[in-house]
Amino acid sequence: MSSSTPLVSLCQQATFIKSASLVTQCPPDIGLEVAFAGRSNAGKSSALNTLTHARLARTSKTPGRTQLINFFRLDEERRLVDLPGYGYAKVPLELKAHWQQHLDAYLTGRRSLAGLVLVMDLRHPLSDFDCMMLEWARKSGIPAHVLLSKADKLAFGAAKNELLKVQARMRKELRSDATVQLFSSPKRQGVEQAHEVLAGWLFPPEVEAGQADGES
Ligand SMILES: Nc1nc2c(ncn2[C@@H]2O[C@H](COP(=O)(O)OP(=O)(O)OP(=O)(O)O)[C@@H](O)[C@H]2O)c(=O)[nH]1
Ligand SMILES: [Mg+2]
Repeated sequence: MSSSTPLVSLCQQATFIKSASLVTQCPPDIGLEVAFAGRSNAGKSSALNTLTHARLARTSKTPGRTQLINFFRLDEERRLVDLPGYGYAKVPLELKAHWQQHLDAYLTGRRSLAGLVLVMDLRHPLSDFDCMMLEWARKSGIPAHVLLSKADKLAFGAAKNELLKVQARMRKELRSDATVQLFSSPKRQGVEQAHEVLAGWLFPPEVEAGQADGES
């Protein structure tokens, strides 16, 4: 049995909890959650759907679709979170400032945040904002994992080259120890690898050991 098996079955039963436009509207800050962040249109909602089951999160051809923080329940103590995309130029400035503010408030204030999945279009990786997010994760001690999405848009060899380039830049220029992988929603490429990462964050060994102690 793979270490991500319990997570995979929870993912298949994931349900929508609520959308929050302010941090005060988020569900109670208990247990563990993993947030999906990234540029608008990078494929965050699609990745969430591919890792759970189809049509959980709303996807769109129009960038800026996810404007609220959307929470999905895996079980009583575990959640996945679809964050609003950043960097979409056509959004009015006022709205941008609002998102920025509540994204910041979420990222800095959320105690249950166990890990950050940063989704980047493989063809446009490491935008300034992506780099800021990696730096924020590094400084805050929040583990991060990069999904290089839309891998199906490049031939296998070219995609692999991009992966290596991004990995090298992250280590050398950004001093980030985040992990990186290729991902494609329509091809379901990289699903198992991503599940392993989520399982590691949402089923940390310490918590299980703690529970076992409590039972004895
Ligand atoms: N070919 C391909 N298209 C993808 C993939 N992932 C997402 N897309 C497409 O990219 C567009 C944007 O996807 P979304 O998942 O809505 O992107 P998002 O990051 O949630 O966007 P916002 O909510 O605007 O921040 C949609 O047309 C998707 O069908 C992928 O892996 N491969
Ligand atoms: Mg979205």
